[in-house]
Order: sequence, then C-alpha cells, then structure tokens
Amino acid sequence: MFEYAPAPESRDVVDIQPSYGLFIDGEFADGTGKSFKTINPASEEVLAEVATASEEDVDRAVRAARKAFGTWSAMPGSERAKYIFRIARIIQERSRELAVLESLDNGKPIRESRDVDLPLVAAHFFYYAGWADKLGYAGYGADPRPLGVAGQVIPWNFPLLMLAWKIAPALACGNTVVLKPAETTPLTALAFAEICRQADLPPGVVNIVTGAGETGAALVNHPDVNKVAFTGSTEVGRQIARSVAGSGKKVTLELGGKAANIVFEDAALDQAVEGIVNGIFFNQGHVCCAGSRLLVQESIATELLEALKRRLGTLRLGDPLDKNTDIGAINSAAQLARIRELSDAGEAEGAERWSPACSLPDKGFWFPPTIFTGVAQSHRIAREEVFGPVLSVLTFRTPAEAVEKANNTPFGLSAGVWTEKGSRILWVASKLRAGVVWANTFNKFDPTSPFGGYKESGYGREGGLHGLEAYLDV
Ligand code: TXE
Repeated sequence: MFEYAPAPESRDVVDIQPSYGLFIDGEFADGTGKSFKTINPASEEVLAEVATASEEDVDRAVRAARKAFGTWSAMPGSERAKYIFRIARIIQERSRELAVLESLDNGKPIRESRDVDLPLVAAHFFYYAGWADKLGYAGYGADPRPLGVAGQVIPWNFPLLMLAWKIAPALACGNTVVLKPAETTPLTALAFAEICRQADLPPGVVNIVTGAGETGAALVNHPDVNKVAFTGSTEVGRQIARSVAGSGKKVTLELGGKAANIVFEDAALDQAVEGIVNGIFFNQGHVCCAGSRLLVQESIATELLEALKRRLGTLRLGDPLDKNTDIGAINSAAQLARIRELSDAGEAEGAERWSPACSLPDKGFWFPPTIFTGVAQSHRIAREEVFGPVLSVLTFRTPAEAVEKANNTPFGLSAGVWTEKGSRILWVASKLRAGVVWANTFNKFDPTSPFGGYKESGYGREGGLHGLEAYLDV
C-alpha cells in the first residue's frame, strides 16, 4: 500500500470523562443498571464507562419526555425553531471536537467525520428548524399535530448523523424524545446531551438513555411512547414491528440493504471507479445503502476491474485520526467476526477473493478492502448484508438483465447507475425497486431529500418534507 507521512488530528480537542450517566429531564443521572465500557475500535483502549438504563430508568426518561411534551408542543413553532437553530449553531462551533470524538468511538476516518458526518448533522438541524414554524404549509392540514413521545433507537455506523435524522424532525414537529444510541458508540449522543443544555433546551424535551438491546426493547415497548423510530438490523426491526403491533404506535424502520451499483459500457470509467470505491469503502462499508454489489456490463468488466484494483492499491488504511486515512477501523469485534464469516463463506461457495497488499495494525479491529469476483446470485455474499469493506462483482449483458439482477434481493434501499445516456438512467431508475437511485454518483445525502427503503429495507421516509410525516398526526 501507499507510503505517506501521517498527519493526525489532535486527540486533545476532546475531553472524555471516565464515566457517563444517563441524560434524563435535563440532568445527567446514574443508571440503576450495570455500566458498560465503550472502546476505541482502532486501539481497543477503553474510552469510558457508560451507564446502562434499566427498565426503571427508561420509564423515568419517558415520564420526563411526557411531562415536557405539554409545553414543547404548545410552544409556537417559531420558538421551537430558535432552540433547534441554536443546537445547529453549537454543533457547528463544536464540530472539530465532535468529529474527533466520533472517530475515536466509531473508528471512522476523521476526513469523513469532519467533512461528511458533522456538516450533515448541522444541516439536518438547520433544515428542520426551518420547518418548525411552517408545518401548516407541509401539506398535512393547517395545524398538524405532533404524535407525543418518540422512542428512537439508532445504530453505530453514523452515531451523530442518525441522531440528527431522528431528533431534528421530531423536535420541529413538537414531539419530545427519548433516544438510545448504540452500545458501541454512545459518546457523541452524550455530547449532544450537553449541547441541549448549552442551548437551554427545556428539560425533558430530549432524553438520552444508553445501554444495549434490552434498553432499546424497554424503550420501544414502553406504553407511553407514541412513536417508534428504529435504524438497525432487519432482524431487530422485525422484532420491534412484531412487539409494537396493535399498540397504536406509529413506526418507521430503516433496515439493511444490498445495493447494486450498475456500470454500463458507455460510463465514464474513471468517474465510475471513484463511485464504486466511495460506494463500498466509505465508512468501511458500514453503510446501509452501500453499493455492495457491483453489476458491470460484461464488455468492460476486465478493464473496469483492473482500474478498480489499481485504485484500491492507493487506499490508505490505518489510524482514524490521521487526516490521510481512507479506511478506518471496523466498529466492533462482533462486526469484524460477521465480515470474516461472510467473506469465508464467499470463498467456500466458489467466489474469488482479492485484496491489495496491505498491512493491518496489530491492535484493534481491521479488515482490508476486499473484492469478490465470480460471484453467483445465490452466494451469501451476493444476498446478505456484509456491512463491511467487501464488494461482490457480478456481470450482465443487457439493461434488462442488469435491472433483473439489481432487483433480485430481499432489500430495496438504494442503487447506483453509471451511464452517459440520460434516457437509460430514467428507464433503469423507473424499474429499480430501491428508495434511492443515484445516477453517476453514489452515497450523496442531503437533508432536503427523503431516504428510506422498500421490502426488507423497512418503511417510512426520513429527511425532507416526507420526514415530517413520520412525526405528525396527519
Ligand atoms: O444491529 P442491531 P447490530 C445491520 C448490519 C449489521 C447487523 C448487525 O448488517 O451487520 O445489522 O448489527 C438496538 N429492541 N445493520 O447487531 O442489533 C441496539 O442496541 C430494541 C444495518 O449492531 O439491530 C442498537 O442501538 N433495540 C443498520 C440498534 O438496535 C434493540 C445499522 C442496532 O443494533 C434491540 C446497524 C431490541 N430487541 C446494523 N436489539 C442500518 N440500517 O444502517 C438491539 N437493539
């Protein structure tokens, strides 16, 4: 791999406390459950001890949110907007610190947390602050009502960004929130709790309960939660849908994906190579909409693969705080085990595995960028979400075959199309069963655009005008 001079971001910009409590009713409080450790996946160093919220703690948080709901929902939208704008500005002011904290707790390259995650986090709060006093113009009636208390459970791949996707629209619409971050990445959600205090957000409007699946289950099943928003695995999404069925709770689920990135023979190849790399290696492939299946037209497959392999040889894997790093650490030992298991299954089922020469650090959780060729549609690596830096390559001959293969998945979150032909983009996009179709780009996000999937990728939309619907009684 590439030789380069390291340029690490300073760790000193963050002040990590040895232990953290729960954030309930505007105060940090001890949990009544056993605490857990959050570690830096790049070094396995313990970052902090974090409280586990028991059922009793979750109940306190929901009660605080219920109490705050009266005043928060009755407040004019223009007033709520001021708080949300204030939160957005504080996030911008503290973005360097938050980016470093995110990279330490998650393992993602600082270049991404600094240039992608944090700007998008602030943008979501700015965008939804703008809606708070205009809900009457959203097309849901003159005076749409909030739902009440939102119980939100988020994953570890974009800890602060998933928080923003969930909290910003909920608050704008007048709901109050109890949010549970993932157990491997609780630190930026706890920093966000401090930001709520800095912004003088009324106590109880946002509550953060940390812990693992039991805490999440206690939250979504709490009888006084009116809205459940979940992003995570399809398996847990199914469990949640079953457990809240018939409760009257409104539910949105954003689950897994197995996106096809379709490259036609007339595509601008250099641009496509960059899009493929970004599609699958961004955030170590810990992305629900990752372009994990490359569908390449047979006539250009050899040429494209050679260019792709050359490009992979220039990717830099290592210290997430190094500004030159392209690929950081895998978020947890469990996720690494899952990536290894599916990659081994790929080989066992007959696909050919390739990675560039690459030395992995001794400590921490690492996986090299990997390509599988000779993949059949029935292989597990073509069907299951790896959620790691692993690309499965399949080929096609005609546009119709590309569409058929792209749709041959239980998921339907996103897809990419690479061609210079506008009419083909429109035709392919209209045939794909995917919530998002990118053309000649990939992994582009914007707070004004709705995001969400079909089939086993879940239901409901987050972002944009449609994202309001999830938090309003329409
Ligand atoms: O997910 P979980 P995991 C996929 C990806 C990954 C796999 C497993 O394929 O390899 O899921 O990841 C909370 N009730 N995605 O195990 O368990 C949990 O504490 C309520 C795709 O990390 O779904 C965490 O906060 N909550 C995905 C959150 O759910 C429960 C992002 C997600 O964890 C719960 C993450 C329960 N019974 C993983 N059990 C995406 N769509 O982006 C767990 N949780």
